[in-house]
Amino acid sequence: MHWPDDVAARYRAAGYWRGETFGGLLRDLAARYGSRPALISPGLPGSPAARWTFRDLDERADRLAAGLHAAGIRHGDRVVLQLPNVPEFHQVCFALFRIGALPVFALPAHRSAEISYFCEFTEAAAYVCPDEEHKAYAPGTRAFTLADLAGLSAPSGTDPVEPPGPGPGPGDLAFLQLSGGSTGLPKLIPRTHDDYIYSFRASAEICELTPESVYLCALPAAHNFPMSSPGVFGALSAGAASVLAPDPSPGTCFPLIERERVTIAALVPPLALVWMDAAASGGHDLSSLEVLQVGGAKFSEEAAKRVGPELGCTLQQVFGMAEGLVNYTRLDDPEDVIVSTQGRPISPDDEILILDDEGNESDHGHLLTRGPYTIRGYWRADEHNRTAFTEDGFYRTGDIVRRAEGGYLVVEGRAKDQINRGGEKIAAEEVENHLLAHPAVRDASVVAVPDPYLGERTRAYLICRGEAPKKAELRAFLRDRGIAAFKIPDMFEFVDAFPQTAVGKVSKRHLRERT
Ligand code: J2J
Repeated sequence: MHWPDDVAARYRAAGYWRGETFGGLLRDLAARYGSRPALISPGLPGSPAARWTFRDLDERADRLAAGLHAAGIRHGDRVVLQLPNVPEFHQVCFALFRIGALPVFALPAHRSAEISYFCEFTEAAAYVCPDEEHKAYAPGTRAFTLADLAGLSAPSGTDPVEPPGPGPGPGDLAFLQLSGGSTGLPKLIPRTHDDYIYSFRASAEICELTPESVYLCALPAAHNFPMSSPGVFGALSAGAASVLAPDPSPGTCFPLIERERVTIAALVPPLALVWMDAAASGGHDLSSLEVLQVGGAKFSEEAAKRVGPELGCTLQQVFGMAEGLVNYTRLDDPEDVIVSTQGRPISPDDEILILDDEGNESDHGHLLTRGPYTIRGYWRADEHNRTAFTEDGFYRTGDIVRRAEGGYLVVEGRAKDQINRGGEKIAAEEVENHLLAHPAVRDASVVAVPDPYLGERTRAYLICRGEAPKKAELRAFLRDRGIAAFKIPDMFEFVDAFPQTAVGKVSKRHLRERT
């Protein structure tokens, strides 16, 4: 699962891996930027409005680490973390990092099916959630709500208690991130302190962050994009403040941009469209915004061209993945590169391999990659890893790309069995398995259909036993199974048979084309 020793040595020698840990990094940042703002939040239920300095965050992480340790959380433990965009999210992260326990990043949209799976699969020692209601998602796991956390922290004014035992080393796992996935059960992505710190520090440089920058975290903080590209961690590493938006709507974000003089924000394409439309009606001063990052799904060239004129800032396209590789257009790239490509890799040592269907190197085809912050294997998934990675450690991204001039990449499609619903990834097989649990469903096939707003929506084709159930009943059935709402198909269609490929498999290509 790890990088071979000689490769790791090369990444260290090149200065990518600097032997740092998250805990040590925050300590250094607190010493350097002490009283500057680190996390700004307008507040949410269970989390009061906040303006934490770097020193506050450092101290609060220590106090919570002591409390969690006293409550039995130990080095190597997994802790499923599901919180909205509040400063406690980052406090818990750093507290766990200091203990050497691994956050498992769940999204706020996840419900009992996902949360109970994460808890069971990772044998989680605890589940951190917003409120009492969430506790039902993880019946067998000890849960801490936001209110519990407040009571758990060692009181302020007491000496910070260092968690006993050795903290983690730079090569140790820091956390488990969620994969977009294309299989029945979500895969977990093991990231180390060294590799992840490199990815966001280098991202902060590419995005030209300074201590005067103000980053707006509008997407869910647990997602890899707003976490590390450069995200809140990258902003912290540059001494910059992050504003945590409770939701990404213009109604919430525009006043925050105006009030906090936000300089950079990250969005998925559908939200960028909503922001542009809202900006046209005026009412808020967005003049501080210098950069709008758009990524997570393909941003059309027409939409990309509108960002500069309509929001008065520079567009940065971001094509990344929680498994590692992140590509950025650079802020000073020519306009046509910014609007027509999805950027180029962070690192000179990101290896990009493009293979055609026959496995020959090409400038157009399947993207494979390996490098100083791309994993070599999913967590506890030996069998899946044999196909998701090549023998020499390249990750098969499942994306179809074209290599443009200067090493820039253009995303042209996808070979993986996934729906990208406006940046939210849905593994077709996962939804199919839930549908197959319905007594009237004999077979299910879930595909993406194009959508002008979300890019893609989900359509489920079903072969039924006897009379087809009502669509509303199918939706209710899936809701009752406790899956995140974004995974519930937008459309259902009943058919007598699925089109087949030459080898007798369901031809999703034919189903997709049947719109
Ligand atoms: C087309 N497809 C894209 C883009 C991601 C930064 C930004 C995004 C993610 C992310 C991330 C795309 N155009 N600009 O982790 O750090 C699709 C690809 C990719 C998959 C990864 C980051 N940007 N994609 O989206 O792990 O299919 O990460 O393989 O959620 O999203 O999804 P995810």
